[in-house]
Amino acid sequence: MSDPAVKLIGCFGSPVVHRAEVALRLKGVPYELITEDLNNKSELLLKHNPVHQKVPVLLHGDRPAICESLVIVEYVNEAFDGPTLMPSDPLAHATARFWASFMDNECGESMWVALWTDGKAQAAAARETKANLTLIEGQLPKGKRFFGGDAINYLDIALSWIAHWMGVFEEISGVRLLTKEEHPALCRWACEYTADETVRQCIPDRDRVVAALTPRKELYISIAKAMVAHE
Ligand SMILES: N[C@@H](CCC(=O)N[C@@H](CS)C(=O)NCC(=O)O)C(=O)O
Repeated sequence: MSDPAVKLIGCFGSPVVHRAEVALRLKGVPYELITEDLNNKSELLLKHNPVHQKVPVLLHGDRPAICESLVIVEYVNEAFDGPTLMPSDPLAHATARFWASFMDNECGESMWVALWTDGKAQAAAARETKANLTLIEGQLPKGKRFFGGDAINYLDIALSWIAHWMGVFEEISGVRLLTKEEHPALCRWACEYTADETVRQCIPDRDRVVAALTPRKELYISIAKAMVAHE
């Protein structure tokens, strides 16, 4: 029996939408990308993600919608045939989920403050970010191209923000956090990830992402300031 139609509600230039798209493509699942205007959210998005009202949202036939990028990646891995995206060993599985959560929480927060604030808060966050990147780099298996070993898997997908979007945000903010001198293995991985044939099919053009996100700079700064105020 063929799978029911898969639709992905997304938007241009989003790292979290990329996670869902690359998972679908690695599995070889055909899907329709419905591009949302986040300034004018559709009824479809509000209906299917009433809790957060954010993309990505995966629609698989007439099943209830699946929200949250990493939840979508896990769902896609389990619901469809094709190469596995998760380590089968329970410890490796749990470890990959730990580092993905670290990326989205501690690491993501320190990066955001390092990119969009200034003064002491910025300097402390930049130090923390670099230390966090060192921890993440330490998860790369020696002699392997990807966090998943010889092939891209869940953790590579979770960390794709570092591979492509980090450079975009560095360019917009003028702050440099990831360098070959300090994180050579992570930079090598980023090149491998973005050069991968399947990734290239769904990674948005860098210059277009810079152009699309630059007008949001003031918003990013205000979000980072609020984060520092709540610390
Ligand atoms: N934790 C969520 C984050 C989703 C998210 O922040 N999506 C952004 C696009 S990059 C969005 O829809 N923003 C619209 C809004 O905040 O109103 C995930 O991983 O899916």
